[in-house]
Amino acid sequence: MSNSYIDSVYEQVLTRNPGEKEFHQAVHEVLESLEPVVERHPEYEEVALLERLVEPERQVIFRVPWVDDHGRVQINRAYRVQFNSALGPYKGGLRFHPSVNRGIIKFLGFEQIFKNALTGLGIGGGKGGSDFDPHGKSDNEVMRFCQSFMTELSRHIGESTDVPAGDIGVGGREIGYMFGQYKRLANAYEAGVLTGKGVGWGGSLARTEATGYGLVMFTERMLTTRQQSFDGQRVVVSGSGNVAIYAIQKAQELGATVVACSDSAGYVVDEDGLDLDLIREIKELRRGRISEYASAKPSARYVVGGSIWDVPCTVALPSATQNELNLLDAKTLVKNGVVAVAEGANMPTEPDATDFLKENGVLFGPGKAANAGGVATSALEMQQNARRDQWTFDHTAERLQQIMDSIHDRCAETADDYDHPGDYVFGANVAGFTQVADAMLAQGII
Ligand code: NDP
Ligand code: 2IT
Repeated sequence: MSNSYIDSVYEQVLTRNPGEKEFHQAVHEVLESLEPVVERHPEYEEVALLERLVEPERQVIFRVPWVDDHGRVQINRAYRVQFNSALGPYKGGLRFHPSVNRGIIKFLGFEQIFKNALTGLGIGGGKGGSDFDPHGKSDNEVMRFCQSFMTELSRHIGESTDVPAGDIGVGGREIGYMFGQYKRLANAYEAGVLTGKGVGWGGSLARTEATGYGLVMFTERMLTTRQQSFDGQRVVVSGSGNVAIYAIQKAQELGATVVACSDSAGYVVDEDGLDLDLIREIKELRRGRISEYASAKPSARYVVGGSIWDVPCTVALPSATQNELNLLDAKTLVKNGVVAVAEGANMPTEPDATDFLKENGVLFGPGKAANAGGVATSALEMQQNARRDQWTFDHTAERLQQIMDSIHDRCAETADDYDHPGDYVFGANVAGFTQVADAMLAQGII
């Protein structure tokens, strides 16, 4: 980076947050875009705006003790990072995965600030989670963990303070257990304290589908700028969780053939097009492994040890986890004629892979724009909760479509304004940042 103010802020981030490599990566990626912005706005440096932006407002780390089905005491570590509240209450998911550490939660919380700004719905940025691994645990074990986790977390959240939701390893089951415990501790039915609730008790219709649907809506709008659409595209989606499943569904609805998806053990390829009912039965009903798909379907093959990005496609939607698409993968995708790559996951594409895709004219939708449909619909759930109302599926999905279109257009217009046409990474970073920065300026040194 060639701006001395930005350089010094990044150096401070490295020094003050040793070992947090994902956090460094996420900060670097945003700061890299901000050079022309801080040059246009010298007032930001005068109030140490970037220095404040990269330091979370509050970080909570706590112990979660629970008892497993064999009567043994288990201990996990949990986090809630309340990163920035310039635009509204902290908002962002909870991740339960053995890889979770402070650096991962901070990278996710940092990304969330700009993503949430782009939704235009008045939500600040935060993230949390634990190194608890729900795989292979019984429902009772998951419940006891969630109750213990919420016993501490409840002191730090509230519908106007901080509103968690799901992320990897946290879906409807976990939100249910956590809400039950919160309600008991608060002695109040404060529906808006968590989003992603069941639709019968305060949840929004279309929240389950929202991230995957929104990802495809955003990608469709990018394709439109090149007079293309999903119709007839050959699509590969990594992951087979919440985001992946509904991205597959929406892409199929728009006429694409989705030929591959994965989990952490391997990937399946089905040249006939993936059978979504079967995937949902395996993943949503049985909490099984994606290898079971290939056992059930003669047209499919299961691959262990390779990269899913070796499967030729014209649209790639990485929707599993961070840094799952590297430079080699990007080269393979380009060689195979990829037209668009859009991030369903947070930061799935390594920085040199992103650069390579952009340099080769691939439409690239960064996660903080392309996967914002989930948190946007969470904000719609908060609106419904505040009015004790429930909207129809169609109304909610229509709002989601408008929001995704507007995020796309805002990113594109901002990129144009700074003479970076077609650069959605730049557009998302700058549009999100500017909104947060102006709110921080107005609110004084806090
Ligand atoms: P789920 O837990 O529902 O699914 C995660 C999927 O990714 C599973 O197939 C899982 O496989 C795979 N996966 C997880 N970790 C790894 C890993 N380390 N290596 C390889 N595969 C892995 O999570 P979501 O679908 O909700 O989340 C997926 C991504 O989307 C995450 O990056 C999340 O931050 C992001 N996201 C989620 C939103 C939401 O609303 N849920 C909103 C915006 C972004 P396995 O079962 O084998 O672990
Ligand atoms: O990364 C994300 O945006 C999410 N996991 C969803 C957050 C939310 O509050 O719905």
